Amino acid sequence: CGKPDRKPARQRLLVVANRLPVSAVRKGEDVWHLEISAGGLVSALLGVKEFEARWIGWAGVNVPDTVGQNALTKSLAEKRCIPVFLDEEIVHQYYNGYCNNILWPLFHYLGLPQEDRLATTRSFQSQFAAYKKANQMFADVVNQHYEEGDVVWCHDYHLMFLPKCLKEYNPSMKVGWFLHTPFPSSEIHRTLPSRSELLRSVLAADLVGFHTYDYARHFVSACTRILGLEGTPEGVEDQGRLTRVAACPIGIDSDRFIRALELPQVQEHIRELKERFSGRKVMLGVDRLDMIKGIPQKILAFEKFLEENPTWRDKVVLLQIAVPTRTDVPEYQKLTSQVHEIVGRINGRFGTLTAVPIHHLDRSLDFHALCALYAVTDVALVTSLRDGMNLVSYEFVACQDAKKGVLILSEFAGAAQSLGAGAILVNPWNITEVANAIGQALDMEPEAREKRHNHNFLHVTTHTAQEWAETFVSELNDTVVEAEIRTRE
Ligand code: ADQ
Repeated sequence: CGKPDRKPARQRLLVVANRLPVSAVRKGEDVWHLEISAGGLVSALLGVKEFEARWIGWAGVNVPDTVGQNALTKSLAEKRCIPVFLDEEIVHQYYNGYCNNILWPLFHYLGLPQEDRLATTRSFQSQFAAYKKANQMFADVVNQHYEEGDVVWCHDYHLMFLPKCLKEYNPSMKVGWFLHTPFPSSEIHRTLPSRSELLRSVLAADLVGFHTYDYARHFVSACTRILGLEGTPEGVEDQGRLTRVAACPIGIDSDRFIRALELPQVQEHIRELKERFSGRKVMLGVDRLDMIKGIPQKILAFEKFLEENPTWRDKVVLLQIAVPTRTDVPEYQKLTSQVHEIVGRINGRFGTLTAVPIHHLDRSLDFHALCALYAVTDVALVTSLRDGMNLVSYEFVACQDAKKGVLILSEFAGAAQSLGAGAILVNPWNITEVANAIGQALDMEPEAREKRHNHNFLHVTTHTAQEWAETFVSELNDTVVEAEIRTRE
């Protein structure tokens, strides 16, 4: 996307995402407690002030009774949120099944599930049917709340079927769709049984956005190779109708992080952490506990570094903060045990009576604690095996203007394309390379650190979440105007 040349004047924006940016906990028959929840999209859109935004999505709870649904709808309305109610079976098939078991691994190059072929085909079909049904339920709610002139912004792989459903309701609805994960090479997408139907549904949108040019290019080639459509410099054309395809990288609300560092409670956290780890360099990993984040590979690289650099053993500590997600999925449970096992082994091997080399926390940190951790870190380790963008790398840079620490960043994270010049880029699969990068980062001279940091800090503070959202919506408005002009001609 290009920079916006005009600001939409408080246009109504319907942001449609699988999850609402709040977690709902039932405290009584008609009493709900709501809490803002963590996550990439939430962090990004919290910073957008230009639109009158409303969220439409699932609240993450099963609410079978009407009393509960009405009460939750009322509470959410105060937070400009509109719920889509999904029952347990739909959630199981659509969310756990098709989204998390099929699309998520596929889009991160982990392939389709390797089950018995017939069983996969059967479950695949019912999961895809549930996926379409769930998307239709989202479309129904959007349609109920849509007003002429609204912009509808659909998010992520959960809602690839949504643009088509919305356009069937109202062909003149302005619909954008943005993918937060990578879009894989067309050779990977080609293996998906519902490959064509999903592509066609996304193409019903007016604008389709990705974090990087590579993802946009993969999408266009999937449409040309699988659907036989024509790719143009603007996007994909089908019988005279153009779907704009653009690279529109997300950012963070950098000011929010920079301002937080001045708060007394954050300063206090910083003092405590400095005291706690005095005399040691601090390395930091902050991830959702997901196989795409490369946490075992990161820890094994740290072990290799300690193995080969005995003089560093009592002078460096790795803090790995991993929020558990999808805890009911066996593969994620296996990942948790694997990470615990590796951490235990390394701490047993290199720990002393007074210190351990790795502190691993299986939980979420509050915003202020997170900012303090980012600020005291000497080296951040982001070793995703694949990652749409990775906002942790941005957040770290935003909190480092005093310390000017080093970012070690996977070349397979979208962020490598924006922060690559200021980071040490690594192939996370290559444990030796990452171990060497740790050594390089810890030994880096202050001038080199400052130069790298300044490059990244400038990027993070100028390519913000606000700019991302404004750009996307402005591009969507322009796309629709251009299409109208083309139709008239
Ligand atoms: P995620 O994979 O969730 O989302 P990521 O970019 O890694 O996104 O951001 C995670 C967010 O959660 C960050 O804001 C981070 O601060 C927060 N977080 C992570 N661990 C935490 C912890 N232990 N405690 C507190 N907060 C924590 C998807 C894609 C990404 C893409 C984003 C945005 O997978 O590639 O960058 O969307 O588009």
